[in-house]
Amino acid sequence: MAGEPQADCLFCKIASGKVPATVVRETDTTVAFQDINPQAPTHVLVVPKAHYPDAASLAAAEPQIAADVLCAAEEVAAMTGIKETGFRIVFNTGAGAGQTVFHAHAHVLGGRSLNWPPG
Ligand code: DGP
Repeated sequence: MAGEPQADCLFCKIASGKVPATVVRETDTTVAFQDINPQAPTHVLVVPKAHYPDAASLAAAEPQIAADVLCAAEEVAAMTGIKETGFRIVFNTGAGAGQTVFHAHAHVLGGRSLNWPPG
């Protein structure tokens, strides 16, 4: 069924606590944890507990949970002090855009100057 946890999905396992991660925030519908390969002084991933392969499919099926992910990203930015200095929320969507884990997730990045356009 759509949104059900997938046994072979890394972020489903992190969201359920089966794989360890440094969790910084949890809500009924989302989990936020430190990225294992940080690209900025603050680099946190926010994932929905429901499994959707990317942000676009999440938004189409569960717009409220997609909004929850965005709200959680903003709260992570506030908690980590990057809200004042500027931060970026990134949803890599599809392999061609650099997505490597096919469970929807927001990257919350900040703590250094971020260039535009992104690489
Ligand atoms: P993306 O390329 O947008 O699919 O981002 C996937 C991110 O997931 C990437 O920045 C590295 C991170 N990541 C991959 N494996 C793990 C893991 O086992 N633990 C944690 N905390 N992060 C991971």
